[in-house]
Formats: sequence, C-alpha cells, structure tokens
Amino acid sequence: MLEPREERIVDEEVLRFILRADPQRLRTPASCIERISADSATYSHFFSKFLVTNKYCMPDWMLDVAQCKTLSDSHWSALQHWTVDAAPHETQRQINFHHFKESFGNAQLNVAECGVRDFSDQRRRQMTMSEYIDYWCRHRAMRADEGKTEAGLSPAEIEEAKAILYNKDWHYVKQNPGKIAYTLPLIFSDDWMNLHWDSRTDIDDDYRFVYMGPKGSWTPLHSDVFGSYSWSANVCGRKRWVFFPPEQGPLLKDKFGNLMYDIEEDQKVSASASAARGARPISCVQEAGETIFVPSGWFHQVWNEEDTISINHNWANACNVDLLWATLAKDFHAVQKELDDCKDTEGWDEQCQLMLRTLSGWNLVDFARFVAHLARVHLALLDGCDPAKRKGGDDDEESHSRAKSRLLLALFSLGRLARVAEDLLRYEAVARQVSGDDGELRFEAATFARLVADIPRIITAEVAEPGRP
Ligand SMILES: O=C(O)CCC(=O)C(=O)O
Ligand SMILES: [Fe+2]
Repeated sequence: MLEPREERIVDEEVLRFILRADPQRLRTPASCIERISADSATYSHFFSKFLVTNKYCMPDWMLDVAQCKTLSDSHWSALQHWTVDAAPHETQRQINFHHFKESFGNAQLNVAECGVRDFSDQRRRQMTMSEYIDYWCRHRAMRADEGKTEAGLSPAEIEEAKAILYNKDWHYVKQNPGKIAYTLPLIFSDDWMNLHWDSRTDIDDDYRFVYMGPKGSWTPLHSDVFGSYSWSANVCGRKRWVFFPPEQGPLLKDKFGNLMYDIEEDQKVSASASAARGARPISCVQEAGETIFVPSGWFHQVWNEEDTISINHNWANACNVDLLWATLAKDFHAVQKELDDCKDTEGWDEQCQLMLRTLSGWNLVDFARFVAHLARVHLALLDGCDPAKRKGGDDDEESHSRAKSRLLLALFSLGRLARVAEDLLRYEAVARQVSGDDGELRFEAATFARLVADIPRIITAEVAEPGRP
C-alpha cells in the first residue's frame, strides 16, 4: 500500500477545542450528503467536519481516473489497467475483463450469490477470478441479447449465467503486495485498523477490499464490522446507496427483532414497517470517480446500477475508537446474558471471550492489544515531539506550527485511547491479564499505566496552558 506523501495537519484551534470536548457531543446529525472536492478540502477540514462529527460525505477522489484525464501521477497507472476506453456508444470507461483474467486468474474469491439469503448475509461460494470473469462475460452476453445466447446451453448453464454473482471482499492489497493500484487518499490515511492487523503475525487478515459485480448486484442492509468507518471509491460503474443514522437502528427491525435484510423489500409493502415507525432513509447515487465516506454505525444498503468496480476499506482511528469500544462492550454484555445460565461453571469468563470473538470478530483481550499497540505508536510520537529530544531545524514559523499540530494530534489520539483504556481495565478479563504474570497483556502494563495516569494530566496542562512548545 502506498501511503500518501503529505502529512496530516489539523489546525491548532480546532484541536484545542476538540481536546476539551466530550466525543459524543461533537457528533452532529446529517440529513443530506455533502459533496467535497478532495483536491481543495484539507485534512483539517475533513477531520473536523466529518471524522469527529461522524457525518457521511462524498469526496470526489479519483474523478481524474474515471474521466480519463491525463494522469500526471504514475501511481494511478495500475488502476488504469482495470478499465478500458469507453466504446463509441458508452459514456464511461468499461471493465478490462481480459486484464483481470490474465493477471489475477488464479485468485481465490469469496463470491456472494445475490439471490440467495444466508441469515443476515448472502450465500457465498468459492470461485477463481478466471471462473468469475467467464461467468460475468456470459451474464453480460445473455443480458445484452435478452436470452438469444441461451441456444445450445443446458438449463443449469442458463441458470448459472442468469444468477447475480458479486465478487466481494477481494483482499487485493494483501494478495498483490507488488502491484500497487492506488494511493491511499490523505483524508482516509489515519487507519489504525489496517495498521494493527498488518502488525499481527498470528493473523493473516486486513480490511482493504475490491468489490466488483454486474448491474443488479447488491449488499444487504448492515452497519460496518466493529463499528468501523468505511470508504468506497468507484473505479467505474454506478452505485445507489440508502443510509440510516445509527439512532434509527431500532426502527429497522424485522418481525423477529433482527436488522432488516432488504429495505427495498420492506418498502414494497404498502405500509412499510420501517417508514411506519418513522425511519427516514437518505439516498444518494455514486458515480465513477466519486467516493463515499461511511461514518461509524450508520446503516446502509447498496446496489450496483451498472457493472461496477470499487475499492472499499474499513478503518478506524482516534475519532471513532470510542464507538468501536461501545460496539464491542454491547456485544460482550449480550454474550454474558446469553451464557448467564452457566455463570457458576469454571472457565465461564474464557467461554464468554471465545463466544465474543466468534460473534464480533474480536474480544476484550484482542481489543486491549489493539489499544495498547496504538498507544505505543502515539506515545512514541509524543516523545518525538518533546523539544528536549528534537534535533534543530524547526525554527521558522511554519515548522513551529506543524510541530504544535503534531503534538496536539498525538495528544488527541492518546486522550481518546486513555478514555477507552480506563473503561477496558474495569473488566476482569483485561485487568487480570495486564497485572498478572501469565497473561498475554502483561507486557503492556507500562503502556496502560502511562496512558491512564499521565495522558489526562498532560492534556489538562496543555489545554490550560497553550503555547508550550
Ligand atoms: O458496495 C457495496 O456493495 C457495499 C459497500 C459497503 O457496504 C461499504 O463500503 O461499507
Ligand atoms: Fe458497509
């Protein structure tokens, strides 16, 4: 993954205000999608208007690629290979099927069958990229001549070609470390989730995906894994999105009390259950070259209105780490309730942690490792901001203000981590490990101690006494 070259800088004033504020009170409701020009919007703007407020928006990142303007930046060149020039009757660049088959033919994919429900997801099947591209081309041919290509095919082959198969969750970056296809946009680059998963040697996973699917492929209603943010950039095609803010979750339940699977199905019913309860969807259309920033905990359902390829990452940082924690803590309490019957049996706590990992993808100890890792990273940054330890060369005004922003940003991250850590240490499963001799977290005892004891004090002093270097 090619990281952006610029540094993330947030205005000092903004940071001072945010350092004092309660995270929850900074979160403001949104009623429509705001388009922002990724070229002109600064990191500071995106940080204060969308990250800390948890508001969705549509940056036009990648517009150049979609409109096939001359690309001066060679980092886009691989992405250019994914599409070919528009045919005379088309307005958009088209998918380069040949390239995907030639370059990634053996890739193992976890393809969703959009017509078959499997609990809250679509049924999955394993295919190679080569098989998937063959399917997609047959599907397109059948769609184009409305069934004439069926001649000579068996009923099973016809059914297969008519199905809507969606290649989701292709770990492009992980599977192709040598083939950099895009540069991470600066506004999405403070990504603790992928930083942490990249550092884990015991797990081979990440949250960077490519999605590709024919017109009609879709993703059921959901909010994102762990309560993370996501961003989704359209390389080609068009997506339609429907959003509901987190507080409308209770209005989006089916008759069994689970989150609805297909909001469109619900809306087809004359007295739509969600509308009757007062849920208000916000819709938008995302064209090629446009990006959607999906805030934490927002429910959304997505349809590909054309054959579409997008890049999608899940991510998190200081601005939403409390929401990640709230999501996990809620799941943990649900697991405890579920296993309440056998509360007195030996190993009950471990059992709860195992079940939590299955349900949520991680448990309290995994989350504590994540918090400790990010705390170490930011404590090192803070130490690097110490004027006593810094080498010369920072004397002009601009460098001074950058250094200040760097310090405040590190403190902001540590402050948010400290709040979460304090809460986390109240849980037996974590506290025992941090203080015990045999727990996997005992190495982190010093990190937690510095985080919880020192950081709030440094922040209070910094806020009360601005101007310290
Ligand atoms: O594009 C899709 O089908 C789903 C995307 C999505 O859910 C996301 O980016 O969070
Ligand atoms: Fe999503």
